[in-house]
Amino acid sequence: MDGSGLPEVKSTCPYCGVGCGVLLRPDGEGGLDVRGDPDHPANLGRLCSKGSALGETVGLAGRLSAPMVNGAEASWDDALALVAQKFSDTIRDHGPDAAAFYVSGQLLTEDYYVANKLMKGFIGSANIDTNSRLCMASTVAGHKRAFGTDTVPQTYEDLEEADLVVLVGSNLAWCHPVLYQRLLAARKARGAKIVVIDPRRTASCDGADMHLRLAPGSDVALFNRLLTELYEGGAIDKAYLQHTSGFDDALTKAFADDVTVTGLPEADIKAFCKLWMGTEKVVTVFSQGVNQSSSGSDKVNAILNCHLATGRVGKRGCGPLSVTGQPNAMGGREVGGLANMLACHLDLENADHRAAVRDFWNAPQMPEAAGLKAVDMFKAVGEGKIKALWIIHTNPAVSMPDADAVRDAIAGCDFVVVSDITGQTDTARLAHVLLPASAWAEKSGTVTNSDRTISRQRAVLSAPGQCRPDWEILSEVGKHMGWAEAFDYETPAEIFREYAALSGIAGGFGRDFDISGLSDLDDTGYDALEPTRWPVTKARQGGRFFEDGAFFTPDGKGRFLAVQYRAPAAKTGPRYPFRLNTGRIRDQWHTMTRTALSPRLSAHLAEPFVDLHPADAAELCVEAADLLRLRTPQGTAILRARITEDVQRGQVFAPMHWTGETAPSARIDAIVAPVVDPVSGQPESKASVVAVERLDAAWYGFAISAGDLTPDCAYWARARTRAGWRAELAGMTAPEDWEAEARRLFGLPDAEVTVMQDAARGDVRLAFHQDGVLLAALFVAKTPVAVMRDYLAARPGEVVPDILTGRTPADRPDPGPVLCSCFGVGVNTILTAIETDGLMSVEAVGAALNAGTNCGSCRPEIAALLQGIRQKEAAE
Ligand SMILES: Nc1nc2c(c(=O)[nH]1)N[C@H]1C(S)=C(S)[C@@H](COP(=O)(O)OP(=O)(O)OC[C@H]3O[C@@H](n4cnc5c(=O)[nH]c(N)nc54)[C@H](O)[C@@H]3O)O[C@H]1N2
Ligand SMILES: Nc1nc2c(c(=O)[nH]1)N[C@H]1C(S)=C(S)[C@@H](COP(=O)(O)OP(=O)(O)OC[C@H]3O[C@@H](n4cnc5c(=O)[nH]c(N)nc54)[C@H](O)[C@@H]3O)O[C@H]1N2
Ligand code: SF4
Ligand SMILES: [Mo]
Repeated sequence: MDGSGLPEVKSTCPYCGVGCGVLLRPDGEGGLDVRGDPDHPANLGRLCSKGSALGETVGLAGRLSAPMVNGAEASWDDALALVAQKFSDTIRDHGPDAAAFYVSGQLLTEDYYVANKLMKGFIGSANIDTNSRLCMASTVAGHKRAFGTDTVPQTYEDLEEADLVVLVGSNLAWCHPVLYQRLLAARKARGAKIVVIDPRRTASCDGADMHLRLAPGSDVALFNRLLTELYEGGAIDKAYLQHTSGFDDALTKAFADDVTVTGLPEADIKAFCKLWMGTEKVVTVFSQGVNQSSSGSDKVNAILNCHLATGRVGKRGCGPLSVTGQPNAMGGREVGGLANMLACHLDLENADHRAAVRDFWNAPQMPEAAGLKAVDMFKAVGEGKIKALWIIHTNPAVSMPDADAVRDAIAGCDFVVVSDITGQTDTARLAHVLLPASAWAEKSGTVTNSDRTISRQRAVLSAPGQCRPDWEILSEVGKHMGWAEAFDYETPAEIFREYAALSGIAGGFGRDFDISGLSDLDDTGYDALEPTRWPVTKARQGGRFFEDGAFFTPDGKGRFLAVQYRAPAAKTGPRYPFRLNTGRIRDQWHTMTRTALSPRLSAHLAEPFVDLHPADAAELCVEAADLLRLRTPQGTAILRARITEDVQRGQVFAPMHWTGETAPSARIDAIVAPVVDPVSGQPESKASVVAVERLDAAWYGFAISAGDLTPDCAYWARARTRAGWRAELAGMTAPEDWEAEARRLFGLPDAEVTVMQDAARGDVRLAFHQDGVLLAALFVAKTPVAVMRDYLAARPGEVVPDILTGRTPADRPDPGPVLCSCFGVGVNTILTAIETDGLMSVEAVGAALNAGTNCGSCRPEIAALLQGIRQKEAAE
C-alpha cells in the first residue's frame, strides 16, 4: 500500500452504477494502487473484480493524446475552430435541428451539464440524446408516469433491511457485484429471501430461493397477476390508496391479462405471489430485463403498481429500486441529458420551466419540443437530416441496435466529431475530428449512483499529451461558437455551483431534484465534498421518497397505470425460430475499451460465445466448441457455442461486449433489431428473433503471441494475456502456406520457426522462437482445436521446448479459464481441489486456494461448481 509514498486520494469507480468509493495511490510509474474506500456508503470498502483491476487499465498504450483532423494530428486551436465553424455553418444553412450530440451516462455531471446547456440553450435544438436511452429510458418513463418525476425512492440500505428481494431482469451478481455482496451478507445475517425473475439462469440464481424462468418479455403479465392476488388476498393498503389515482382501471386491466403467457407453472406463480403478499418488507430490484423491451415502460409501471397498491414505497427495507447501469446514469437524468428532458428534472415541453431555464442561462434560444431519441437520431443521421454530429464518451457503432446501419450512417454523415480516450474504437475510426479526452483517473467532477448519492471523482494522474476533460472541450467549443460568457468555466466546481443554483429554481417549481444547498460550496468545499444523497436543501437532506404519499404529478397523487402484456415486437417463426437475448459478463465493461486492457479481467471469458440449450444443440447437430452462425434480418454473427441449460429451449444468449477491435463477427448489435418501446424509445435489446446454424469452417486455430497479432479470417477473437495475446481463429478456406500466414499474423517475418504437421488429419502447429524463447505459436486443426489454452496462453516469453504438444509437460491439468481474477485461480484448479480435498463450501475453497477471498465476485460461480459436483455425486 505504501507504493510511491504519495497520499491516497478518494474517488469513485468509473464502472457500474453502484458507485463504489475507491482509494487511489499513484505508484509513481503511471499506474495506480486501488482499494475500496471503507468510508464510502455504497461499498464500505468492498470492490468487485472490475474495480479491483482498475490499476491495470490506466496505462497510456493506445491512448489518443492529440486532436486529429481527417487522420492527421492537429492543434487544439485548429480542431476547435473547425468544430465550431462546422456546427455554426450547419445551424445557419440547415437550422439547429441539423446538429446533434450523442453523449453518455459515463460523463461526469459537470460534462453533461455543459453539453446539455450548449445544445438546448445555445445551439437551440433538443437533439441531444445519450446512451442512457439504451439503458434507463424505460425506467425514467415509468417513474414519471407513476410518480410525476424520475426518482428512485429507495436507498441501498433497503436491500439489506428487506425480508424479500426480487431481482427482475437483473443479473446483480455480475452487473452490480458489490450490491449483491451486500445483499448476500445481509441475508446471511437476517435470512431474507431472494427471488430471481429472468428467462435465463444466471450467477444471481446461485443464491436465490426461487427462480422464475418466465418467457421473454412477459413480466407485465406476471406483475398484473400479482396485483390481482394482492387485491383478492386483501393486501391493498386502502389508506395509501387515498394518495393515488387510477387503481380501478389498473386492476381491471390486470384481471384481463393472461398469466399463462409467462409459461410459468401455476404453482410457482402462486408461491411467488404468496411470498410477496406475505412479506411486508419487499424490495423489487429491476434492470435491463425490464428496461430493454418494447414494453419496458409498462413493465416498470406493472412493478410500481404493486408497490403503490400495498403502500410499499419509500419505506425502510421496502420499495421499488431501479439499479442504474453506468456510473453517472443517474446524474445524466438529473442534468437532463435525454432529448425529452430539461435540466434538474424540469420538463422541456413545459413553457414555464423552459422560460425559467432560458432566463437562468441567458440563452438566446430554446427548443420547444423534444429532440430525437437515439434510434431515431441515427436514422436521421443516415437520412442526411443531421449534418453535424458530436459523439462523446460512447461507442454507438457497437452498442446501438442494427449497429451496421448505425456505423454506415455515421460513416456517411457530413461532419462527425468523436471525443474519446482512444482512437481505436469502431466509432472513433469514423470521425472527421477526434478530440482527446482526459480519462477517469485524470479528471475531476461528480457522479450520482443508483441511490441518489453524489460522489466526487478526483484526478490523481496527469493527463497524457494534450488531453483535456470533456467539460473543458465542450466549453471551448461553446466559446468558439460565440458564447464566451456562458461557457467561461475554469473549473468543474464552478459548473457544479451553477448547476446546484439552477436546481434551486427547479425546487421552486416544486420539483424533487433540488441540491441548492450545495450552490454556495466554495472550491475547498467542493474538493472535500463527501458522498451526499440528494435532495440537499435547507429543509431536507437525502432520505427516501413517497412514504408520505406526496407525489410530483399535477394533482400530487401517485398514478397507477393500466397496463397489459404485449409480446416482444419480433415474432419467431420458421425463418427465425430462436429468440436472441443479450447482456453482460462479469469482467468486461461494455465495448471493452478499458477492461480488455487488463489481462486478469480478460482471462475470465476470453472469447465471445452464444449459449444454446442441449436439446436445441442436438437438433442442430451442434457440439460444444462448435462455431455458430446467427442470422437476423439485420445481419449475421459468428460465435462459439456453449451448450447449457442456463438458457431455455428456443432461446440463445450472447454477450454485448465484443467489437470490430476484439472479435468483428461477434459484434452482436449488428444483428439486434432496432425496435423500441413506444413510450420511452428504448431499444428491445433482449428479444430479437434469429436463425441459428452450425458453421463448418475449413480450419480452426488457436494462437498465442508475445506481440500484437492481426488476424484476417472469417472468425477471430483476441484477448490480452499477461504474456501478450491469445486468439481464436477460423476460416472458410485454408491458406496455401501456413508458415507464411502465421508470419503475417504475428508480424514475425524472420523469426526461427518449428513446424509440426499431420497432413492426414489436417493438423498444423507452428512455433516461433528467438534464442530459444517462445515468441508465438499457432495450433490449427480441421475441427475446433483441442489444446490446453490457459496453460499455453501464459507461455510466450518463456523457454518451452515442447510447446507444440499443446499440453502441460507431464499432462498435469490445465488450470482452466480463470474464475477468480484477483488471485488468478482457474476452474480446473478449483474443481480438482474440491474433488481431491473434499472441499464442501465456498469458504473452504477460499481457505485452500484464496479463490473468492478478495473481491468476492467469483463466489457465486464457485458455489455453482460445488453444487454441480454435489449433483453429479448424488446422481452416481
Ligand atoms: N460486468 C459488467 N457490469 C455492468 C456492466 C457491464 O458492461 N459489465 N454494465 C453496466 C450497465 S450500463 C448496465 S445497464 C447494467 C445492466 O445490468 P443487468 O440488467 O443486470 O444486465 P444484463 O445482463 O444486461 O441483463 C439482465 C438480465 O435480463 C434478463 N432478461 C432478458 N429478457 C428478459 C425479460 O423479458 N424479462 C426478465 N425479467 N429478464 C430478462 C437477461 O437474461 C439478463 O440476465 O450493468 C452494469 N454493470
Ligand atoms: N445488444 C445489446 N446492446 C446494448 C446493451 C445490451 O444489453 N445488449 N446495453 C446497452 C446499455 S445499457 C448501454 S449503457 C450501452 C453502453 O454502450 P457504450 O456507451 O457504447 O459503451 P462503452 O464501451 O461504455 O463506451 C464508452 C466509450 O467512451 C470512451 N471513454 C472512456 N473514458 C472516457 C472519457 O473520460 N471521456 C470520453 N470522451 N470518452 C471516454 C471509451 O473508450 C468508449 O469508447 O450499450 C447498450 N447496448
Ligand atoms: S460494483 Fe464493481 S464495477 Fe460497480 S462501482 Fe463497485 S467496484 Fe466498480
Ligand atoms: Mo447501461
